[in-house]
Amino acid sequence: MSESGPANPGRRTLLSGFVAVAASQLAGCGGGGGSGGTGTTVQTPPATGATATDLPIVPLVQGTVDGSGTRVFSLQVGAGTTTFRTGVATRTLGYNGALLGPALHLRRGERVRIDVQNGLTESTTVHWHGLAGLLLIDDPAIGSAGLPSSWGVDDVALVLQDKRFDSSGQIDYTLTANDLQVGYTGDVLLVNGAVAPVFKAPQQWVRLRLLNGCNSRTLSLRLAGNLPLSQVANEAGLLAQPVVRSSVTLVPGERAEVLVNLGTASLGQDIALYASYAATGMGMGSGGGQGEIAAVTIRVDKAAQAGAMTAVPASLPAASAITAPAGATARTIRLDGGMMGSPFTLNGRLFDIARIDMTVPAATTEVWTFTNTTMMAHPMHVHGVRMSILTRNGAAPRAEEQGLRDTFNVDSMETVQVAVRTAGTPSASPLMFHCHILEHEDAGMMGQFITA
Ligand SMILES: [Cu+2]
Repeated sequence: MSESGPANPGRRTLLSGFVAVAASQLAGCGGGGGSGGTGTTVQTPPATGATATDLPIVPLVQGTVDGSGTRVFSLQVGAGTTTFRTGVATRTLGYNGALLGPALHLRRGERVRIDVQNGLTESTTVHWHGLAGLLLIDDPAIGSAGLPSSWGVDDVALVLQDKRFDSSGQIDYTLTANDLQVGYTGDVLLVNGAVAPVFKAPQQWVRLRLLNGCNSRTLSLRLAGNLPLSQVANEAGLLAQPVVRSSVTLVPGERAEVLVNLGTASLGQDIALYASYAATGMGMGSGGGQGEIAAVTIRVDKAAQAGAMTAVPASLPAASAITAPAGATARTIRLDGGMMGSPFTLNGRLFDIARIDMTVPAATTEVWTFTNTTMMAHPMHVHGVRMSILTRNGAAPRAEEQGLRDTFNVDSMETVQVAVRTAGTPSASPLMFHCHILEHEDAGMMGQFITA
């Protein structure tokens, strides 16, 4: 299979994800017994003995540029094993390796071809958003912003995923009735596929590119001592001004980039990045529990690099937010269902691949209103458009919610109004809009539209 097309023209996506639809296999083939159940709490580490592992650095790959100027990547989907705890080989899947995948470095506006070779014994597809690999879309404005950009040194991606392990150390994706309703939650938090790893960092400002790759958990991230996190980007691009925050909350599929000042830390100092988590469930104590753990330890172990960034820029070359013209076509997407164990739906309907839910003019901006009538939050995601949040419950979006978006939370009983800009060229290839909780999406909380 190969896919080609422009690299999200007009977008300044700093960090996206892709994942095989076989995400359930990624999360473990089989598992058998079902050690799962409700009331899981995240623990770390899953077992004993091991000294802390270094943070695995997601490989940044450039591909090759062919004679026509197309950047070409190849992805091999394969099975292997990964050691999460000493002496236990856990069966995993990955792209170009046994677990997760590389970060594909794309330049804005260029044509890209990705050749995918399936080494599995079953069919798979690559789903161009999600949980397992990364897309970095760069442009000259981002490059000139002066942000830390030595990959794996002062610029590091952190993919956070919770998994459940069975008694033999295999990843358990046995879904309970509760998982089906509120989403799968694991009891171990992995960062780039490692349990509580150590990121050895220079004594300077560093850039953390954060992805919530959990199936259903919402994560709030903060540094020990509540050191400030200067958020400079969300999943679809830079913010116009950095937003200084004491914690960053990410729903499944959501990304953020933060700058952290390690220049005032001492050499050898450890600074934990804590993940606090709550049930994404119905509340009232079902499905999840809550707490806080050290997801990754940042160890300041070397002097600043030559030319390191010395201060956060006061403003950033953000792409313009999408605004809706007067009289823009309005659509409502009601998040509903989920009563008495029934699946969640959109406008009362489950996904049907034979049904096109909406036909939207190309090169047009519309206002879509997402209204959540259910008892739980749903992170909503729309493919193939540019979006900005106009209002949340009638009020202006928070500073960190501004700019371009592709995944945003719609909390229980909330209404979020979004300006949606479609691509310039009509296409009969359906685009999806869906809840990013994997089990909700799999159960049909998804629709599709075409542009005309
Ligand atoms: Cu949902």
